[in-house]
Amino acid sequence: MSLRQVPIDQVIERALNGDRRAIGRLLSLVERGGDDAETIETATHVRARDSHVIGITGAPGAGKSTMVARLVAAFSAADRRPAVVAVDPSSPLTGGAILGDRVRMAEVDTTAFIRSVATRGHSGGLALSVPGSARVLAAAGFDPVIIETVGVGQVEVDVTAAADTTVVVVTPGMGDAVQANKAGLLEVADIFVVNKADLPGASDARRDLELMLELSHVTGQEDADHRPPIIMVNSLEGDGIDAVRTAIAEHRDHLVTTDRLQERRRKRARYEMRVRAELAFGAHLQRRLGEPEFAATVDSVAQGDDTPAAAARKLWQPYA
Ligand SMILES: Nc1nc2c(ncn2[C@@H]2O[C@H](COP(=O)(O)OP(=O)(O)OP(=O)(O)O)[C@@H](O)[C@H]2O)c(=O)[nH]1
Ligand SMILES: [Mg+2]
Repeated sequence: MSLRQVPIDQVIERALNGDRRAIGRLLSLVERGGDDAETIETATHVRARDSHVIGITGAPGAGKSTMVARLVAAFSAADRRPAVVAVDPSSPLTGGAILGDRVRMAEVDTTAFIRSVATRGHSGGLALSVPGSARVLAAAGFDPVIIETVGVGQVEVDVTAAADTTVVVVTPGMGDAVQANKAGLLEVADIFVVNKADLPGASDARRDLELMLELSHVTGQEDADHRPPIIMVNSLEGDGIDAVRTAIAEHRDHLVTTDRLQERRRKRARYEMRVRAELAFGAHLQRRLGEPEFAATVDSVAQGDDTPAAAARKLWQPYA
């Protein structure tokens, strides 16, 4: 029987008991958003709090997926039950090939759960659905939950920053570390990986990062007690993967012993609250703009009698 015909409460119960098809169904509903997504959130939020959420971000093609596949294997070998939410914005060609590998790996290793979401057409919903998907996987007993995103846009950076531990992946050459800095990834990094360390220029990339970290220590980093380690990795061979896994565990210990875990969770709470409020408020304003009350204001802006800024103020000021 298709899970579409099963009442949502039962699908949730099955998912929480580890039924993989039910988990997949919940993830689809979370991605779609709406009432079912909220029902799922209610059932999973508290149960999700013990899992370690890891964000992995970096430029397109940095080797994030290849590294994540290795990390999944490493966590599984250490008796953990990892899950992955991969936000795959890249061309389906390269993405598909890697994805195919990962899916096969997931089938072999039945402890892991891997979910890919397409960015296209999800611009608003992505910011909501990714934390929601992570919550479903955590509530179903997966730990850690790894979120892979390309760190280019604000949403992607925000999603990653909502993790407990954020790993920023850079590669040798072309000033990748400098680009990561520009994208705002330096402040959110708890761990740096120089991936493709087999390629020329890896030590330059490391030096760039070290220099930028020195500077950011002067200007002040988010977590002053934690200096992000820089780990050299070759994901094709698996070199350095265990060091990444260890650094992730050490960062988690640091969060717990310094009480910063709660700080991270508050940050995530603020992020999710803001995203939801923005979406709801945006929809509300859109409706208001269509109401007769605003027709005259709209006309006066269109005719040049009023400025957009002044008219916009009329729209939002009642809520300020
Ligand atoms: N030489 C070398 N190549 C690597 C390494 N890791 C990944 N690659 C290659 O880099 C390419 C991109 O790898 P992906 O894992 O798809 O990179 P990604 O960061 O997930 O890419 P997007 O999801 O498209 O942003 C592939 O051809 C990989 O085989 C590495 O450590 N060394
Ligand atoms: Mg990828």
